[in-house]
Amino acid sequence: MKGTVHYELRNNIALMTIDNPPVNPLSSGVRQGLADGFKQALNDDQVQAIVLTGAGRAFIAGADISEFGGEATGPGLHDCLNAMDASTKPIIAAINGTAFGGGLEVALCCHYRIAAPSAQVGLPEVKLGLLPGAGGTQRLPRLVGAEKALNFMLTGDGIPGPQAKELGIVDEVADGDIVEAAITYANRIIAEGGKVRCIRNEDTLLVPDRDRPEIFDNARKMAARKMRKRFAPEMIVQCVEAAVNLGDFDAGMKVEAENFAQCLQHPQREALIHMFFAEREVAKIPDIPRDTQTKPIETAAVIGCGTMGGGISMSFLNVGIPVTVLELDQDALDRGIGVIKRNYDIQVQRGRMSAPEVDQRMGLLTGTTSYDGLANADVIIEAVYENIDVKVETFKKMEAVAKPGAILASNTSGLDVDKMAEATSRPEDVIGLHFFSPANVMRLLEVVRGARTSKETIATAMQLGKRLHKVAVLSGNAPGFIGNRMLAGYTRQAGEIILQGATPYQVDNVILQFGMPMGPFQMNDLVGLDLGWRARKLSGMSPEEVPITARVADKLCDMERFGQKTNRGFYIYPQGSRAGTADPEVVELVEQTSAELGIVRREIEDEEVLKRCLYPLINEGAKILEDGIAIRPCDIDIVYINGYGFPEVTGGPMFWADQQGLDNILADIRKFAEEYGGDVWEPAPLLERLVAEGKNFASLQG
Ligand code: 3H9
Repeated sequence: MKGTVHYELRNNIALMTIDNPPVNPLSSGVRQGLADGFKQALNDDQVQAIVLTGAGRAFIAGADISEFGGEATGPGLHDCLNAMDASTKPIIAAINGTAFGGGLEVALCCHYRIAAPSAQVGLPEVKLGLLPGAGGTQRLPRLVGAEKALNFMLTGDGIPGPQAKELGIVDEVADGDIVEAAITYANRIIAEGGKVRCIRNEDTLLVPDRDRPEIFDNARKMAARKMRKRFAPEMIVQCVEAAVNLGDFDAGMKVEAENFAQCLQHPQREALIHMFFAEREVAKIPDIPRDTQTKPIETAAVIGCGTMGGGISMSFLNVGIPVTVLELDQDALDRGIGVIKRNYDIQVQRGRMSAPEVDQRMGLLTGTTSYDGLANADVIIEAVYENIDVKVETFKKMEAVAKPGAILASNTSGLDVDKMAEATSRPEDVIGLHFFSPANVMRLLEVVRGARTSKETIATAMQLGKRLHKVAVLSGNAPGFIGNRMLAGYTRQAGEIILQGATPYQVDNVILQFGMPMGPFQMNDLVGLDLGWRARKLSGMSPEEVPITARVADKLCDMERFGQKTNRGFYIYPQGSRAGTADPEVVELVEQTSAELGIVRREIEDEEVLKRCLYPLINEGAKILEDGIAIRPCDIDIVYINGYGFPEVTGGPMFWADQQGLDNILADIRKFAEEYGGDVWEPAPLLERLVAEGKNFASLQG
């Protein structure tokens, strides 16, 4: 059995300490310990009150997520909660650290709650495709009202002790030794008569909510907007409706149990829990032990203050790391710093940041037009034009001024990191740090390991990612790394499908329905169609040499339709709007292009569109795994979800592929190879091997 609960007597108080490192989830041993401890305390006449706390940094991190989907052993959590409900002796939660999910629900079942100021409380179940299933949906509305409870459970975000007090979740916030504070509190309760206070019996806040159905309408609207296609939010809303309208605690608990079971069986739950563990798994690099020495990062420098450089600088400023930003002339520098300031000001206007906070962040930013200004930085990241010769030159200049041991990083999205390393005399310090645009918002950081990058540099970069609140995934050094290499086939297929009969709007719609935030053509419009068009023109490519999948985009550019920036691209964007409308002229242009290429158009089913867009991701993903560019399938899942908008509820392309059945996918890939040919449909040997052996990608996780 995993975990335990220590029991000790402190005079007339029983102190129970949950011990299941590192974060005390409610594993079988903990549930057993709770059941035994409450029994002992309730049967011991000397005990007048019980204090419950956690060992180490957490109170209780919730149910043990690794137990979901498996056979449960030991007492159920509800048995423990029932014992607590039946207690005639006051139970006080001493919330020393994180109290999440089932952990907070245990605290809500206590009669009183005291929290350390740094303790975080939250009901994050929704993020795992679940709902608070240990009475949280019934107790919290009774404690703080339905509206606040819904908001708390639907966002799933944790809040610190003082905010929890303000919301009414905890009774007191205590500095210093939280257990001592709880014991003092318990003695006061005992002195006042030892009254127990069960939230289950309260309904003062619920009664008025019965006349406010708009609470639930608003919650549903918020969930539809912010958690598109999620199953759990509606289940949560129904539970709170039951709490408010049924009026009877046990009847509400029945609804909670039914809805929890539905969530538990839902594929989204499995996918989201896969994501939870995957996020932690990607930090583990097999040949780099956890205790590998890292370099201190106190200061950073960024070369280039365009969109990427500015966003990267903001990522550092946001976590309090001073940044020096370099531009080649004063005008460009002023412009770049001006954009950073404007972006922060927008945050103030939206109420997400205060003006003093902006001043504090801007105070950490220094501009320079000379490489000498970078000499003190612990890490220098170049974000210059994406061209290998330009990058190599930049690395030469960087190394000439960088202090010994400084990390020299490239924000390249797919160029050869080793070529840049070779331009320096310290390849062990060179690494790729591929941020995604907007860099201050997007969570993904692809860390690219060169042939001679030192373990110390890699460990530092991975740790830096975490410090910047990003999820860092290690990639090998090969063109396009993990993400952009996979994307190539997806984009090309979209371009081919429209020439064969679909419209760009059908393709985008299929991808939107799948759950991505935008389709490939909406993405093209956002990025700007002119980027590829200009590059092709600069390279002197003749119109006949332009790949057929880029022909429509190039024709649009010839008409000065560059995408959102010109209010026209594949879509028409009414002035100032980011929502495009379909344009029959574009459909005509596509049809005309098909005719010019001699392609007979036909109706293409949505199902084929989806498979032809997504299967190249999976096929290429398998090749990337085989080449050792990605360590594990889950690394690819994390890259695609956090960098490319793949829907989180699918668990990422590789997890999703397992759920579709690799044999089905391979059969379709072979069919497409026959029909359409091309490298993209050449089955990955790894995929063929897994299918032949009856295995899936998960079997490679180790
Ligand atoms: C629930 O409670 C359902 C109930 O309503 C109903 C029940 C009937 N279980 O994140 P870290 C592991 S649903 C198992 O790196 P941090 C984690 O995998 C649950 N394992 O640390 C990692 O392992 P490893 C609702 C867990 O300090 C290690 O602990 N609760 C659990 O950055 C350290 O984790 C949640 O959703 C768990 N519950 O952050 C809370 N939690 O070292 C989920 C962690 O082998 N947890 N582990 O990779 C968290 O949000 C963060 O882990 C926490 C600590 C904030 C607690």
